[in-house]
Amino acid sequence: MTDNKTLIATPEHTVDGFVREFLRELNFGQGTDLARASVNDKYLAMARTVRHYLMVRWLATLKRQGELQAKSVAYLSAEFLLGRQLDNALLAADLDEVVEEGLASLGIDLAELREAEVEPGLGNGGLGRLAACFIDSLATMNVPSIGYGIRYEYGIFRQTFVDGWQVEKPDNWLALGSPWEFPHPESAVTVDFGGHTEHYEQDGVTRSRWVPGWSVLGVPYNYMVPGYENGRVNTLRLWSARATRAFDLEIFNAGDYAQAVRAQTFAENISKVLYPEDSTPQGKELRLQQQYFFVACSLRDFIEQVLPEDFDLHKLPDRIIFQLNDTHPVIAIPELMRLLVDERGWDWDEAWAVTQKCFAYTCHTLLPEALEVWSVELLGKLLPRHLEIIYRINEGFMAELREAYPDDELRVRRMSIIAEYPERAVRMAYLATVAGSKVNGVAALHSQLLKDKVLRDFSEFFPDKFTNVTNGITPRRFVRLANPGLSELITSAIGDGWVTDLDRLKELEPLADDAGFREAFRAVKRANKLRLVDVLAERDGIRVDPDTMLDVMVKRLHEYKRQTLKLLHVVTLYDQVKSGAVRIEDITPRTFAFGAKAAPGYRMAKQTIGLINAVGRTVNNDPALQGRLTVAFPANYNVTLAEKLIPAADLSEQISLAGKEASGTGNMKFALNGALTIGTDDGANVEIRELVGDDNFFLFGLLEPEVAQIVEAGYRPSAYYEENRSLRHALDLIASGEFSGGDRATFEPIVSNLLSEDRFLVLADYQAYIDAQARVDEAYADTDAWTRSAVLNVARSGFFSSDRSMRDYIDRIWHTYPVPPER
Ligand code: B1H
Repeated sequence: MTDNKTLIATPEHTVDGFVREFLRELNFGQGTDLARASVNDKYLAMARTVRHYLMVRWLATLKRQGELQAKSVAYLSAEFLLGRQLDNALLAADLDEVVEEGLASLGIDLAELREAEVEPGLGNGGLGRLAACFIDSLATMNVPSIGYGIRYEYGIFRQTFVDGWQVEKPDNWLALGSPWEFPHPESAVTVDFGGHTEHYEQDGVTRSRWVPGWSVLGVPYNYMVPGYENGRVNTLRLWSARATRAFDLEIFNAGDYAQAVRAQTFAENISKVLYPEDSTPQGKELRLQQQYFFVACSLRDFIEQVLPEDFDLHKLPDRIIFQLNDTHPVIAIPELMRLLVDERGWDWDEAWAVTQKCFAYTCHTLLPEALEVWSVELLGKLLPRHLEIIYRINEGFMAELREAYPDDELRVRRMSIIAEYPERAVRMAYLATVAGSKVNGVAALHSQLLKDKVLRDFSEFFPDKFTNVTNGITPRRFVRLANPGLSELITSAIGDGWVTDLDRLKELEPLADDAGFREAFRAVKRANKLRLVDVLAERDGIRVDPDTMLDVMVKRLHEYKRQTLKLLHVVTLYDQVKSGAVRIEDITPRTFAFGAKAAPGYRMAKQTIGLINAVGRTVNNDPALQGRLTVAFPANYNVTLAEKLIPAADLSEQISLAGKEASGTGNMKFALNGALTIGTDDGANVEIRELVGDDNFFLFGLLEPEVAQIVEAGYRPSAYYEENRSLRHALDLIASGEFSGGDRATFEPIVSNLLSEDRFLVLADYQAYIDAQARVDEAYADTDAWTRSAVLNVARSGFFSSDRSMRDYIDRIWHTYPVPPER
């Protein structure tokens, strides 16, 4: 593979070769022998051994990247929700069988080592997981690329339940060692903050410089991103904050030891913890520090480390496109301007022309409260020079607008990057739109609504800037690894090409009509359910009956996603049985599985978690239901649990209010694992339904324009309550204290919110949802027809591979090319 004499060859790809390498790691790396080794010792040795098998590929990839100087993608993201690494690395290196056998020969169970891995939870939900899927696809597709982000010392909190209420625990994911990372403290870069700016004359022009008040170091930690069996390993570079020496020394010399140590803590706080707000960013100073910290490190790294020393930055757009994953890295735009104008002495216009070509922006939301703004006061204090640069960008932009719309000052003001109310603040989405070469939404409907609503003025002014790239998921992790049974079945039918060419799942279509195939498909689903039953018993002490329909709603807890609507369905069924309106024998046995974390400060979301658990407790313990209805709410839903839950699901709940969920990606994972969707016409559900067909999707609820109309006309939720008996019963039951030991106060805020405000039209969609669930029951009763639909869901969902998303980004936004490795 390499002619370089200074490279150690890849260990032999044999059982003996692996065993030797593993024992070497155990002895020399962990300092223990097999007899004394703990499970963690064995896991760490195992992980490092697997790394060895990828190392030559990684070094070769880096070398080739340096030689070719091809245009690269830098994916800038505050979150990478990677999930466990071991299995993915084994798959990429085609090592799973060798390892299983090798470990068995030593009396070690691979499954036990797998369980020892703590997943890096460096993301909140869909946005962070998307970044992880994208870098997997980029590696698998041989696209020169690098991921840049933050190495949070604490990832997304661990959720526990105490009396049914969410209690957060710190996610100390690094505590037992982190075998997948390669720290490079010697390559640390300095990042400045605070201070003031100065203006001076040079050759007759006024120039600016930033005199920072303090600084920290960014230490890069590299992670391998292996392509699937293709010899390529890309890099994910996450930054960790350290105190600078100068900072330390100064204080040390002043003799204040304690103060010096405190200073260190202050600096290191920057990468300490992931902010757990999904979709509603809080304007916290530390968060802005995080954002600037990682993009400043990343830009400097790319320009000074990745590019050759004598590189002419005028050609920067030929070498790089920085993809901005939402607004979190948008401060990179003024940072590049600063590097070019202040540090390299370029003219403003020259720098602006280059900068505009180097960035593209992905928007992930439609909720107005989710659009990030930073107060001018905070920005001016933390990044005074960047604020000046943003003002200057805005001046230029306003001038352009005034020329285009001389008689429409209102529009010009509306489009200002600087908001004036409720306080003077920088609208990061506007800045990204003005400066970026492209702006994309993450599903067809979302991109359309961005153009028509959220960024309408901008799409009129920059009609060619706007485009769509529908999200995708990596088939390696979410089908091949998470669902080995289905993978084998698919491969036995159509060969294994689908793993990197998911459109080939289409070849399964005729098999939907093959009784033998359907039976095999059902057997896989059942085996997956049995596997889940074991996981939930072991992990959470939850009992699930594998002979029930598994109805799953897993995603962050948010009002717009409408977990309460799902809950109203459960309560309605409970009420129907308890009131004698329906006989329990006539109810389809179902397990309602929930998984959801609430942002710690989001009161309504935390209440809803309490309510799910309270309803669950009542329903699960009521003998009248004869175990036919069960609520299963395992705590701490994460990637690892998703990999077990999704392959077992029969029904996928995607029930957000139309026009609110930008895309969703769980919806895709379920469809690809053979669950049928009950869903609204929202986000990527729209495309899923188009592809799998109306007969294989349970559509319900208001359409986006109808929602807009109702809201416009003045929505009155109480009208639905008054007119709908079963809805009234369900809400009254919750209000009565039925699920809270008779205490009416406990869930009063949820009920009164639904009755008086109901921002996300839960009550308006209630009846349609109940009716759709009846259609689900009816369809489920015909096992063969259901399986046929499930097979068609798999066969027709190949579009949702993140490989396809990457092709779309390449064609529509990046204009880069894959570079196959030397063989
Ligand atoms: C999505 C976020 C998000 N949209 C702010 N926005 C955050 C916003 O830390 N913050 O402040 C964190 C996350 N996440 C999700 O992105 C959308 O809601 C999903 O619909 C979409 O599928 C996903 C990936 O595009």
